[in-house]
Amino acid sequence: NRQSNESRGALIVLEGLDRSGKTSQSNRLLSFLEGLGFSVEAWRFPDRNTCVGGMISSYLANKSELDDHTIHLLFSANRWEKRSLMESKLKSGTTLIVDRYSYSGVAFSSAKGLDIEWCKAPEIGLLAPDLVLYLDIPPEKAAERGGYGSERYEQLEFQQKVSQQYHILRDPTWQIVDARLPMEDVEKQLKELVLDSVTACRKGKSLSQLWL
Ligand code: NYM
Repeated sequence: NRQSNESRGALIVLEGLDRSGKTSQSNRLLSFLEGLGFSVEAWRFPDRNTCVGGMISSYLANKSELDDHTIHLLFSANRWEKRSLMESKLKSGTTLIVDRYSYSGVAFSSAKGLDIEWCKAPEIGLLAPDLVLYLDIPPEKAAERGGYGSERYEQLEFQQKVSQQYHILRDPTWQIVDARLPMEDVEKQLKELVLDSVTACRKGKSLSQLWL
């Protein structure tokens, strides 16, 4: 067992447009780290298994209507309700691979026209990721990938706006990976980045909070 009481797990976030390959890659990263003997879990936001998550899920399925501000705050609340569990997992040495996080929250809501600073505010105090992996794909290419589903937001024109918002949100600490490459090539790059981050956290890198 490679865990020790002192070493914490890494908070690793995958971001990108719909159909950029986040879910496939997070599954691959999970198997990779498990194979190396690390304690690791794959999470995703929205977490549709909570009460708040149920409201989000119904909104995304077009089964309910909510004001843009209201749904924004529900997405944020859905992260807040998992914050303490997230912190205890990380502190006990479990690495979390998280499919979407606060950046999705801000990119999707600000793409509707909400003020970006207003969108960021409810995220302040959530745990900051140790690593943000951005799967970069032009919206047109993503749209070609077997088409979108029928959920809200899964339309080319809206995804183009989301892509612009992600560009504004990006900071130099993000790792941008070309998601047009073959899956295996993307996977190889992600594995290296993830291993570096897990190693840095085990060596004592401290946990911080959004937004820095
Ligand atoms: N989404 C996701 C948001 O609008 N705000 C958020 O905070 C998060 C986490 O939900 N189109 C959007 C992005 C997706 C949709 O995500 C559902 P997924 O990964 O398809 O389950």
